[in-house]
Amino acid sequence: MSCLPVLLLLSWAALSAAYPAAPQEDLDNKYAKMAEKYLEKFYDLKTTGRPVGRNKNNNPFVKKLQEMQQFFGLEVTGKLDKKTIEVMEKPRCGVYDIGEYNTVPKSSAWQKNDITYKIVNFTPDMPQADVESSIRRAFKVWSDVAPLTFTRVYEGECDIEIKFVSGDHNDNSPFDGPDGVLAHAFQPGPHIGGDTHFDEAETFTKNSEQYNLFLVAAHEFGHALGLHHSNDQGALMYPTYPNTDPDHFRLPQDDIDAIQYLYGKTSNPIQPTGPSTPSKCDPNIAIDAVTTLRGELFFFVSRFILRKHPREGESDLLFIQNLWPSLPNDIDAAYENPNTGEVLVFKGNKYWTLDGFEVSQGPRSITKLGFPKNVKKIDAAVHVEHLGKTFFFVKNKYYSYDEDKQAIDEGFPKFIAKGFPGMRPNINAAFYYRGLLYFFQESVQYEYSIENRRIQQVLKSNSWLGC
Ligand code: 0DY
Ligand code: CA
Ligand code: ZN
Ligand code: ZN
Repeated sequence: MSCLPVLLLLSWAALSAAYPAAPQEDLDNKYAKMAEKYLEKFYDLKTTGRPVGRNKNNNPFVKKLQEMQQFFGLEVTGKLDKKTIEVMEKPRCGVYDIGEYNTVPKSSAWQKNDITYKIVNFTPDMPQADVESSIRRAFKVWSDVAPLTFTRVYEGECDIEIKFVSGDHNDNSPFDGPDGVLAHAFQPGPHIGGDTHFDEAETFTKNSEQYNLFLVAAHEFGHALGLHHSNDQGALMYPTYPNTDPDHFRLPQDDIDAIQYLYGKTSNPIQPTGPSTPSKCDPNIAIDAVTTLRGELFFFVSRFILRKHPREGESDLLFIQNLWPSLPNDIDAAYENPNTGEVLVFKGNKYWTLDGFEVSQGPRSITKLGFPKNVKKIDAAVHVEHLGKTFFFVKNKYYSYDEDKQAIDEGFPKFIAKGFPGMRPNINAAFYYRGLLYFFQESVQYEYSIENRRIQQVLKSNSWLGC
């Protein structure tokens, strides 16, 4: 039996346990359900609770099925034909026992904590020492958060064999040339289990150019330790290569939870934690800044943006780095000036000017806007169109900035309590929409009427996010 990289293989044993022998007429249905589960698990198919459709175009099930068929080199029929079912039924590589159903089976972990690895060959893309340090650092990502050790061996048997290869390399999973598949790894087990192959057709780097070897290796070693892909967009085990700065990488909480599920916690009295991906349905979502941008709302949350049209649709989650690579994470404040069409983004005593999806200026010092040197950080900023003013909130005070005169108005700063009766100091974020101001503070949102100088409504922080 041939072995394929684990992440796309399913334990048929587990599935057949869930669907015991069925009468012939039910078989079709059973296969459809099996396929649906398979595609949910490995192709991020979102089931809607509707029955599985098998022939309609544009049907997400059919699309995912086609993707799967393409991947396995089957005829792309979009139908659950015999060949496709056969592939789905294939036992996973290195099956040596049967896992529990519906959870990541713990049996897919190494049954030991001290793992050995061997670097069989090197890529000419980087100095050998850089390959070695990237690999070492990638293992450390995991050994920092779980009771695991990784020891390099130079000859003989080992658990994780690391190779750079291209095209067909005799494991039934040929590489595909530049881009696409960058690497693959086999889940824990004897022989090829744990082995990790990098596509030599890629250019690997030790900097932020594509593809950073440390990042790819850290992801692959997750598989080599028994992890599957995650659907948490912020996770290291998310299926696609991230646009993150490899030098400041921190293992996300989702991956920490996954590896600790398999191997337990570290012996460290203080357990490591990592960044979590914001959920629009979290009532305590910590919004750093909000701005409108050409009719849409942009909520900045740690290294993410939740983007939403105020009246329609779902919000989508994006990395700040993907939209504006030169912006930092953890923004303090942002506002849109509809007259210029620009958005200003603030962090510390610096600001950046965005022209649509380009960073047109910055970072520049906020003293350029007229702020005194002792202002180290802006809490929130909002432009009120009909006044032509931008309000900047700093602790318990606010500044009024005249966009025409490009200067802070005389007599400012003033107390927030005076200018915005009912509002307390330390505002997190603010935006203006259809004549009203929306302030975010702690886990609530205040709808404030400028005209009536009062809070009209207290809302949930995530009321705009279509949760
Ligand atoms: N290997 O683990 C993979 O997930 C393969 C695809 C699989 C079907 C064999 C792969 O190389 N995926 C690409 C990837 O970058 C997908 C891509 O965006 N080009 N995977 C590695 C990776 C590295 C770092 C993913 C993350 C982080 N999240
Ligand atoms: Ca490739
Ligand atoms: Zn391979
Ligand atoms: Zn992967």
